Amino acid sequence: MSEGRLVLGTKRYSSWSLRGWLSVRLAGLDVTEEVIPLRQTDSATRIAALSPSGKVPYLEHWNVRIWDSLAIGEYCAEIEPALWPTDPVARGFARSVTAEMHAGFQGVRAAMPMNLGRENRPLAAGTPEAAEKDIARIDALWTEARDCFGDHGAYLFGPVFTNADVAFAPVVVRFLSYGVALSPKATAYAKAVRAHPLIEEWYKAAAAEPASWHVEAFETIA
Ligand SMILES: N[C@@H](CCC(=O)N[C@@H](CS)C(=O)NCC(=O)O)C(=O)O
Repeated sequence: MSEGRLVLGTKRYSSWSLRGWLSVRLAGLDVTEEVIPLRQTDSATRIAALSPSGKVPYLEHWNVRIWDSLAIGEYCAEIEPALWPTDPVARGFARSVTAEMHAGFQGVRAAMPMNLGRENRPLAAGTPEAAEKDIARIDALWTEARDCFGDHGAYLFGPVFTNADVAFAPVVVRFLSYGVALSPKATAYAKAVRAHPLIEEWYKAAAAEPASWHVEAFETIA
């Protein structure tokens, strides 16, 4: 029997949904997935009927309701503590970079909307300065996490894919879509995230979505 439901937006575009879904899957919650296509005439009404914030992801697990990807990540970590590193110093770093991602990097978000249908194609007009600044900061913090905590594994904090990797997974996807050049260490990290079976599963599900869900504004970015 399903333990509840996880409501998501179009997998091709919804970076916040990808985060919520990853935490839920990594914690092993047995919930039914519902995808509401974004930017359709009834999207806002359909999401608002369920999610108090009018946003996805939205999780119902038993009698618990959660409507923010980071809150979902924290809830999932109560069930699967490995979603945060065990060492307090690493955990402090992991929580900080996750919060930094959740609250920031508007330059990358604005210039490079997630689109899983776009493959290694840089922005025709070049990368805006605000996005370049974000990319440099993200590359630096991935490198620092890998150098300080990443021993014995390919992810930010080693062998376990934590909520920090969850937070940056959609960023990896963007960097791959927009052909962003990274340092060798950040490139290796991005490759490891892309190769994770759950990321592969999400790409496959996105590719199976109907073409009628495609949004012109995202598809026509040069
Ligand atoms: N801070 C929220 C942001 C969620 C968010 O902005 N979700 C977008 C989709 S990626 C959304 O639901 N947009 C509503 C719409 O497009 O109608 C979170 O972390 O979950």
